[in-house]
Amino acid sequence: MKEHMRGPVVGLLWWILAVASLHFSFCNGNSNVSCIAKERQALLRFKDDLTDPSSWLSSWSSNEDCCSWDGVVCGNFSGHVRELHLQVAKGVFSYSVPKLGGKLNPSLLNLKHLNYLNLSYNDFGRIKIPNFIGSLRIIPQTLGNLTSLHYLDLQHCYGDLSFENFQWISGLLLLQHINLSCVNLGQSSNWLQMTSMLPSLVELHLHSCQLDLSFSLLGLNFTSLAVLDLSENYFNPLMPNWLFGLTGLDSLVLPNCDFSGPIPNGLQNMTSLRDLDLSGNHSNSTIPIWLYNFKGLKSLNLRGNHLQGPITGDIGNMTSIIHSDLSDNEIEGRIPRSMGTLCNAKVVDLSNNKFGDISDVFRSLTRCISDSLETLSLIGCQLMVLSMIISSNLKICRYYIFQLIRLLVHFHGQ
Ligand SMILES: *[C@@H]1O[C@H](CO)[C@@H](O)[C@H](O)[C@H]1NC(C)=O
Ligand SMILES: *[C@@H]1O[C@H](CO)[C@@H](O)[C@H](O)[C@H]1NC(C)=O
Ligand SMILES: *[C@@H]1O[C@H](CO)[C@@H](O)[C@H](O)[C@H]1NC(C)=O
Ligand SMILES: *[C@@H]1O[C@H](CO)[C@@H](O)[C@H](O)[C@H]1NC(C)=O
Ligand SMILES: *[C@@H]1O[C@H](CO)[C@@H](O)[C@H](O)[C@H]1NC(C)=O
Ligand SMILES: *[C@@H]1O[C@H](CO)[C@@H](O)[C@H](O)[C@H]1NC(C)=O
Ligand SMILES: *[C@@H]1O[C@H](CO)[C@@H](O)[C@H](O)[C@H]1NC(C)=O
Ligand SMILES: *[C@@H]1O[C@H](CO)[C@@H](O)[C@H](O)[C@H]1NC(C)=O
Ligand SMILES: *[C@@H]1O[C@H](CO)[C@@H](O)[C@H](O)[C@H]1NC(C)=O
Ligand SMILES: CC(=O)N[C@H]1CO[C@H](CO)[C@@H](O)[C@@H]1O
Repeated sequence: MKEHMRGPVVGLLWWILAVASLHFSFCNGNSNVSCIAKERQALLRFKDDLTDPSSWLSSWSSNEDCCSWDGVVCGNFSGHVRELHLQVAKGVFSYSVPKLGGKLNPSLLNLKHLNYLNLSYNDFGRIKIPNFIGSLRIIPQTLGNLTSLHYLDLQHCYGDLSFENFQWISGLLLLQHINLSCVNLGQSSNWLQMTSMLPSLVELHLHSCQLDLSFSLLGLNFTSLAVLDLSENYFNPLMPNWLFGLTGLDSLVLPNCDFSGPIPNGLQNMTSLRDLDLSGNHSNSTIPIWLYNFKGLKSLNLRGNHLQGPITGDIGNMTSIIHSDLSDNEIEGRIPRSMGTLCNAKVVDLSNNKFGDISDVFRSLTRCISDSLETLSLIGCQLMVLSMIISSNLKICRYYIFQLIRLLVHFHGQ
């Protein structure tokens, strides 16, 4: 099912759960060291500039140990404020739930030991960044001086937040994890140069940031990047060369990026990938042979392209694969017997392709793959024997169904 079709139902469910769980959405301080007076003052000034219609910050009062306030986590021994968990409880998407809003007071800069700040799903975003704190020049400095920040999460999927200049981020040398998903970066020309210079950056999540990714750039300096999520942005229509140099990645997540043409050979040096998601695009080549040689790949998602041609026997080389989704393509030919050597595979989805006769699949169901496989989906394939879905909640039946299939195949072969 497409993400957007699920939205309203899931959204409602989250909302109901969230209303019940609002009071538990903050993580309590764990310390009984009393907090640093200067930091308490800074938090109070920070609070003064926020709007808090639901009184989530009612525990933030002048006569208490700030380490015990909702959402504040201090160092166990030092008493310094280390984390601020000010996100709305996961999934409270509805505008009808009053959230934090207002301005981010620069007093935050007095929290010298802050290394985690989560403001997700709050309501700062109806106002554009310039008003968010005063002016575009100030916001970068405000965030940019938080030099011990490890974790920056401003994901903002239900509002309208934008950054134009990324210069400020270059001072955050300890940042390991950035999530600016759904923040509008469409006007930001230097996001890639700036993030690529962060020496500790491990994860970069820029889902749906209205980025046009089709520019050319060489010599990126990412040193420790492992996870790159650029889902739902635009390649126009080819994958850009700067991606191909990122050969140290573990995880490359590019679904719904609107690229077309073949899966580019430029990706073939990314042999350390464990997770590759190119689903929901217009790729119309055969599956390139080098991909079968990605021995560490655990999850491969090529769903919803126009991939053609046969799957070759080399697929048996992807021995680490756990989750493989090749559904909704135009793959033809026979299903190779070597699939039977994918002994870690839990999910194999081949549905809605153009295989001639997939009774071949039964020859591949060796004991080894049958033992690990939880879901095998062949829906919509032209199957002479039967169409089936064997799902994990049918585990008890699974053995019998595999036996039945073996018998059928045996019978068929006589
Ligand atoms: C700190 O809190 C713990 C448990 O919350 C308690 O056992 C300990 O006695 C407290 N220490 C002080 C100095 O209050
Ligand atoms: C602080 O104490 C808590 C509970 O005792 C513990 O779970 C946590 O790991 C400690 N944090 C550090 C940084 O030592
Ligand atoms: C920030 O909070 C949101 C909402 O609860 C959560 O989904 C997200 O994982 C948090 N981010 C980090 C980095 O912990
Ligand atoms: C933020 O950093 C800039 C440049 O490093 C410095 O000039 C400025 O004084 C800092 N601001 C605060 C409030 O510390
Ligand atoms: C980043 O933000 C996206 C979009 O809101 C969210 O789905 C995802 O879970 C976040 N990822 C992490 C690792 O926090
Ligand atoms: C990578 O670093 C070098 C040296 O610091 C710099 O000259 C170059 O411009 C950087 N590359 C990019 C794409 O920013
Ligand atoms: C793939 O699509 C491109 C244009 O989108 C077209 O030029 C090319 O011929 C197609 N290739 C195949 C094998 O269909
Ligand atoms: C892949 O690696 C080979 C050998 O190091 C190199 O010659 C080739 O240019 C690389 N390809 C890409 C697209 O980076
Ligand atoms: C798959 O493994 C076989 C046997 O080791 C080897 O001959 C073949 O070249 C490999 N295929 C690919 C695409 O690397
Ligand atoms: C075949 C297919 O699913 N194509 C998708 C490629 O990505 C664009 C943009 O997200 C989608 O609109 C297409 O449906």
